[in-house]
Amino acid sequence: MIKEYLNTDALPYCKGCGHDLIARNTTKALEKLNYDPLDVIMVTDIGCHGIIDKCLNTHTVHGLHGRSSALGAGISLGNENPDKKIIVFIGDGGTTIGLQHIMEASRLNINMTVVVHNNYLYGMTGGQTSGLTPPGFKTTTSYEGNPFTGYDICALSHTAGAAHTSRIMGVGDISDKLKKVLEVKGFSLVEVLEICPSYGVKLNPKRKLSEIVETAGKPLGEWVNDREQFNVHQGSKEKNLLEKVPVIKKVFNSYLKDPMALIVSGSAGEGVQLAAGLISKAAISSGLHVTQKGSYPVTVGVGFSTSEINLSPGKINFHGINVPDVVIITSADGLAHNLKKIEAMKGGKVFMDSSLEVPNTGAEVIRHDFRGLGARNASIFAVFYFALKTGVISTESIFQIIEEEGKGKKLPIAKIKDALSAL
Ligand SMILES: Cc1ncc(C[n+]2csc(CCOP(=O)(O)OP(=O)(O)O)c2C)c(N)n1
Ligand code: SF4
Ligand SMILES: [Mg+2]
Repeated sequence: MIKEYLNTDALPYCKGCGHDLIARNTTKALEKLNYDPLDVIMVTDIGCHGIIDKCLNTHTVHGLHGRSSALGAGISLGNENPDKKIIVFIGDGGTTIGLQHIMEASRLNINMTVVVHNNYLYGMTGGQTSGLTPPGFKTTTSYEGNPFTGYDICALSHTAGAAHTSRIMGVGDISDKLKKVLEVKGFSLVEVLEICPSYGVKLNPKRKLSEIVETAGKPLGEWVNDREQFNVHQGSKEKNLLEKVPVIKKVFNSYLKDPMALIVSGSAGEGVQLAAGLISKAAISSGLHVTQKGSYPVTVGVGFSTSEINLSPGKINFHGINVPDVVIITSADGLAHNLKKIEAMKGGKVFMDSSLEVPNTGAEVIRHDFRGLGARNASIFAVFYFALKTGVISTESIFQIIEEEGKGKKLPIAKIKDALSAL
């Protein structure tokens, strides 16, 4: 037996609001389709229609204004269970604000249903004109009547490629019409025309919905594109990108007892990110938890390149670094980029190339000629130096990762070993 969709009979709208009819008929249509409430993911937008969330026994996600169709599309793309139904509730205001999201979901024919609650105005914020308000309709921002024509959302969505669009009046029992829309495989959009008693009726007295719909010039009806629904694996053999991520086994040990915030920084094109990646992977192979975040200017090969690494024997809940414990600096670009952080250090260690000016810091500064093996190898050599001097991870663990990743031929391994043994 299907469980109740609504947990209350008192829906939170003003008396006579068309949203009430849409909510009740949507749940009725879902019941007719035998969906269990927990097989329905209802994505709502900002606006009066969106306050239905708390009354529903389905899954609910409340999006930012206009973005609910993008959220719904993401949920649909991530969903592999064909028994789940993704529905987006959005107003005419949200449709205006997030038009491109609806167009994209239509173009790709993403499997979900968008229910546009078109009450011709921004209800929740006091009755302003939206992009779907018809000409002549009075709102709190157009007391003389809207001078513009509204978007034809059905035509736009249909032309973009939606499997099914339809425009219906929000009167009487519309559950069969909604059922038809909800059954579509692929992208379906239904624009339900209604009126907001609190603003629409007050500002347009004596006007009936049927007359407003007629003068709006957008016909009722349905429009179909015979298309396959979007399949996230189309054209790709990859099932899951995460499957590509290598599993690093623990083979070494680390004596790190407390979390360590480490920054490796130098110049772009000088192997900073490679070095930071090696140290991170070597740390994982030594049983540590690691986060690594690279940062460099968009202009490739110019300016600084920096990597923030957190090493910890326990779980890491925050990947940012306010004040580092250890900093490795191999060039003037790296020093300039991290100067404030280094100056804020009250302890810890700074390993820096001997060509650089020592900054004002409470950290112990250890200088060495990292660039002696060539600018391109400065960061690689510096992380080996760090490993040797601190013992946080072993140099063997870094050599092992280099070998496993087949990077040995590109790096001056013999020179690094010689330089390390001379220390
Ligand atoms: C990006 C953004 N812009 C504006 C707002 C303010 N805002 C909240 S509700 C609303 C009107 C909603 O109108 P509509 O989408 O038509 O839904 P209705 O209230 O009519 O059901 C607006 C403009 C917001 N929350 N976010
Ligand atoms: S303000 Fe208008 S749209 Fe909002 S709940 Fe009231 S009648 Fe409905
Ligand atoms: Mg509205």
